[in-house]
Amino acid sequence: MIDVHFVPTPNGHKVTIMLEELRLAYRLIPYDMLKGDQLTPAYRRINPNGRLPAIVDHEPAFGGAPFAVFESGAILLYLSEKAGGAFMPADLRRRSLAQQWLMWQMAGLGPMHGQAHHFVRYAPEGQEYGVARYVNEARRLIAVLERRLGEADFLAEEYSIADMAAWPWVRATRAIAMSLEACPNIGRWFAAVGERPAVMRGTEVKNAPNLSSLRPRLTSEEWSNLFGENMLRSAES
Ligand SMILES: N[C@@H](CCC(=O)N[C@@H](CS)C(=O)NCC(=O)O)C(=O)O
Repeated sequence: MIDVHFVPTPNGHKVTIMLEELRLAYRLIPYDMLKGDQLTPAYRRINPNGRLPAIVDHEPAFGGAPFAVFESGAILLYLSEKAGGAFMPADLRRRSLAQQWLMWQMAGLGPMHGQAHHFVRYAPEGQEYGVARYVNEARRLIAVLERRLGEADFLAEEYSIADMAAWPWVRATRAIAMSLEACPNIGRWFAAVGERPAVMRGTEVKNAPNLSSLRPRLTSEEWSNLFGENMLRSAES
């Protein structure tokens, strides 16, 4: 059994998609980020970075105590290896491609789109510089993805964990009102991945976030838990 410390965000959905693809038994442990569920010392023992998601594998292949894994990309790699290399190409060339696009997602698409979400949806009005900086970068990364998917059906030519990592972030572009109409290659890939039963199960059941609310209103306590003093106090204590 695998525990998934979970929020229904793109990073959370990467993990539930992979677990559904592998048909591994898992238990969702939902967190309310606004309430600050993730800020406890107990959670930091599972994820030293204090962010979501994380998993705890109660039956690691190497035996011994339950094993915790944090960072969604590392979780995808761990689950792939646990399942004998599933959803990682067998040949070295394609495997390297999958690793490259996974790193690109983890270091580029995820963090930059995350900042775009922050500035478009959560930052106080009047932050034009931050909005322009991150929306431009988010658009640049979408252009990179569009070009890549014009060369190959999937990021590593065959469906892999790299697609599972990127797909939920592309899905979330709705929340920042980014149009993908001029991206036919992304459109084809997005539909092909989204039609996979495991992707549907991994994203539907788990309280998909309400993407219709472009600017959620946070109380000062919720703001502090996500972006302010409470968050800092938890990390520094
Ligand atoms: N690089 C990390 C990012 C994790 C991350 O930022 N998670 C967000 C939710 S998607 C989070 O925990 N936010 C709560 C907080 O900032 O306290 C990963 O891919 O796992």
